[in-house]
Amino acid sequence: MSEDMLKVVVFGALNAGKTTFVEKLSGQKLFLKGEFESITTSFDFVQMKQGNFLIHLFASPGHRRFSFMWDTLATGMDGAILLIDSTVGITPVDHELIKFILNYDVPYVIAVNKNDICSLKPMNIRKELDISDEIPVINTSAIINQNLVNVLDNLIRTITEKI
Ligand SMILES: Nc1nc2c(ncn2[C@@H]2O[C@H](COP(=O)(O)OP(=O)(O)OP(=O)(O)O)[C@@H](O)[C@H]2O)c(=O)[nH]1
Ligand SMILES: [Mg+2]
Repeated sequence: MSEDMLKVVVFGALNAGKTTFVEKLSGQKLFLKGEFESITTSFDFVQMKQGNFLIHLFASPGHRRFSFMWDTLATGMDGAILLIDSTVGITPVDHELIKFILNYDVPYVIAVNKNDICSLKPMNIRKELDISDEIPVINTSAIINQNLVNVLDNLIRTITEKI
C-alpha cells in the first residue's frame, strides 16, 4: 500500500444502493460508471480525498451474473464496505459476501442502507450475520447522503488501527 492511498470496495446484493453510495459519498461524477439500464455490469470507480487519504473507491456489481468481478475488484483492497438493503433484509448473498470479505482479511464496515424508507436495528443485523462487536454496523441512506462519511471514517479508522 502506498503511503496515503487506500483502496476501498463497496459490496452488496443487487440493487442495495452501491452505485448511489459511491456517487453521493464522493459528491462527484464517477470516473467509471459501468452500468447497463441502471444495473452495474462491470464496476464503478471514483477517487476522493478524505482527511489525509486519497481513497480509490470502487463499487462492485450486485447481479450474480457478474460476480466473477468480485475477486478482481477485491485484489489489493485495504478495506470493504458491505451494503445491506434494509427494504429486503439479510439475503444469502450477504452471508456469502461476509465470507468473501473475511477471506481477504481486511477491515470492513456494514452499512444498512435505504434507512430513509426502512430502519433496521444494527443489533439485529449483527446477530443475523453473526459478526463480532468490533465491526461497525451503521444505518445509512445513500440517496439523502445520511451517514456515508461516517461509514468511510469508521473504515479508515479500523484500517489505520490495523496498520
Ligand atoms: N430510498 C432509497 N433508495 C435508494 C438508496 N440507495 C439507492 N437507492 C435506489 O435503489 C436503486 C438501486 O440503486 P443503485 O445505486 O443502482 O444500486 P446498486 O447496488 O448499485 O445496484 P447493482 O449495482 O445493479 O447491484 C435506485 O433506484 C436508487 O435510487 C437509499 O438509501 N434510499
Ligand atoms: Mg451498481
